[in-house]
Amino acid sequence: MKKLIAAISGLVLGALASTVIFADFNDNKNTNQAGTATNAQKVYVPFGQKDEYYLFASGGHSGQMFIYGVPSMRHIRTIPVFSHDSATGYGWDKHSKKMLGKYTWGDLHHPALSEKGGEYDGKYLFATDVGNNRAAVMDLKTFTVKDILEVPNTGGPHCAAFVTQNTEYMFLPTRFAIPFGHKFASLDDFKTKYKGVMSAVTFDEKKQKLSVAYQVALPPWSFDLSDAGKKISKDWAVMTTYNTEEATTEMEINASQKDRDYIVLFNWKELEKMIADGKFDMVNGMKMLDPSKHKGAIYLVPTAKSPHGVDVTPDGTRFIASGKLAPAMTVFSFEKAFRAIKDKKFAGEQEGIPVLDYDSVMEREVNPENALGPLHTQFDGNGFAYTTMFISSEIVKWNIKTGETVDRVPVQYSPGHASAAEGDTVSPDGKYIIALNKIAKDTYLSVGPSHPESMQLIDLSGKKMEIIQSAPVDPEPHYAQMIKADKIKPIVVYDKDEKRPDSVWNQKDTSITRKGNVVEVHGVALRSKFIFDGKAARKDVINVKEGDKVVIHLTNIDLDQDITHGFGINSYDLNMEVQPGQTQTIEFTANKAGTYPLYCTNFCSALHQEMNGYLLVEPKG
Ligand code: RUQ
Ligand code: CUA
Repeated sequence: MKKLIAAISGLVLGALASTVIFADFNDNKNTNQAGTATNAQKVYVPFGQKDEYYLFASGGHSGQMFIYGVPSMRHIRTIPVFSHDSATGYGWDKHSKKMLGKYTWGDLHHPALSEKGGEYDGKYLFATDVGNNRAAVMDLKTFTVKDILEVPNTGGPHCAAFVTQNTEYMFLPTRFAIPFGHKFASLDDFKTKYKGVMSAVTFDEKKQKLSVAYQVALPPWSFDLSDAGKKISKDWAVMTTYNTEEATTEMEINASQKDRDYIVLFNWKELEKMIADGKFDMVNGMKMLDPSKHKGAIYLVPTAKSPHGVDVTPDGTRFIASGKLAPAMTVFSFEKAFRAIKDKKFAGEQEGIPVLDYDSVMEREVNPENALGPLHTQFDGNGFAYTTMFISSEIVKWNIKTGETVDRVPVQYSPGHASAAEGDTVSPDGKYIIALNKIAKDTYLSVGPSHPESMQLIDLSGKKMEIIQSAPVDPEPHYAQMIKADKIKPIVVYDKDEKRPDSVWNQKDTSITRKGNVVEVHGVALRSKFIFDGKAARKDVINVKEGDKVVIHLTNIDLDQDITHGFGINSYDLNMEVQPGQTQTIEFTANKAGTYPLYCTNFCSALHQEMNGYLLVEPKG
């Protein structure tokens, strides 16, 4: 068996390294059934009606979040999260500029909806940034980012965000081992100086702030994907790890040597207690727990080599690991794991962390015939699991209890994740699953050598899985979550009565004041003009002196649905958006003397083209 897995792993490894494999495994390209008339009906959402689900798809290295409607698969909006976005002025107004800080890009991998009792509650959406080690929270009343937190001691939190069942925590384990604080250390000291830090991040709803509760200094391995437990396993979480070889170069070969890597199984309630008992050292301002010193919360479960995804079943009884270099999914039982921990069924230790005996935790290995490259598993709530097969380009449906393959559908091509309706909750809807395909190839009109990624909507309601729609998506939908649309309650306009110190609601209350070299503007935007100083002869002009610090507060006093104004300053590289009832602030130094038109960048009325004014910067001296 070991030999067989090794042989197949070799084959899979070869396949992963070559693109030729797609041609070999994807001669099924005409099986996309999305073109039939009955399927067109299933995805048709007539005017006046809305989609049944929101899909929040990660925008990968665009740093953004894409919102789609399901089943139409129409792209509705993009929320900028970790990158600047001139469409919304994100990164220029004071609040977003402060949140983005010194960074201009991000790599957003896994969105996570907030949960209550294991159900999506439709309130918040979390995401993490592999590129610059950040976590973000979006408010789903406004679909805007409320807070961004940079997490110290972390080298690419890929395996997040997955929230615990009452949104107590999201865990951010690191993908790249680094010395604490990105300090310099020779790679010869990898074993001693490098760490794979996992962070427990909390969200304070009242303060609308994210913070790190504690960190755990794990061995210098790569942590890949994680999932939180549910119901009987609600105090636990699991994550996959690879490069337990601790390779420091040529990872493709050197990180794939061992037949087994691990699932890290940890009890976050126990970790919480240890931290409360003072079992930590302070490292760069973080409470850091060393699991080799403080035992009893973290265990290793051996699993097939180089695992990628790990997913907890909706009833919380099992976790399923998928090995990208193994042909099998492995089903583990939480109950068996709890028993093995109680009975101390350990097969030794690794870096001071107890390793559980594989057979004492494993329930079954599932090997669908010729299925290669299992990555991620989703659920329908009816006892079935759906695993994406990256290399054989398909989704395999199988019975969780028996391991039996029930159905399979080819997708175009090479799916990474899949996203099922309400898929990460304790009660998935079982209606749809979307394959998030890494390669689109010949699916859409060609746009040159680089193509979009592709999402395929699969209907799960019939006996056979059926692809009923496909939609291109910008790079790169690592993961997506699909939530019932009626759970989300967006506001229509910002509340006028909400206390905001810098808002002005009357044209006559607008003002431009100077204190030293700081010029502060309290202005309004309305169809179709700006008023910065209601008492001035030219109300839509801002006069400053070269070198002044300029602070402009702008309130959109149009309290009508969807009347958004923009505010761009020509040649000053500044732009922001002000939504109905919203007050936004922009700050800059007027370091260029001259005459600069300012204008509304968002088409708002028949006289939108007239909605402009001037910034006059008088030269020094
Ligand atoms: S990963 S294709 Cu960034 Cu979630 Cu598995
Ligand atoms: Cu306001 Cu265009």
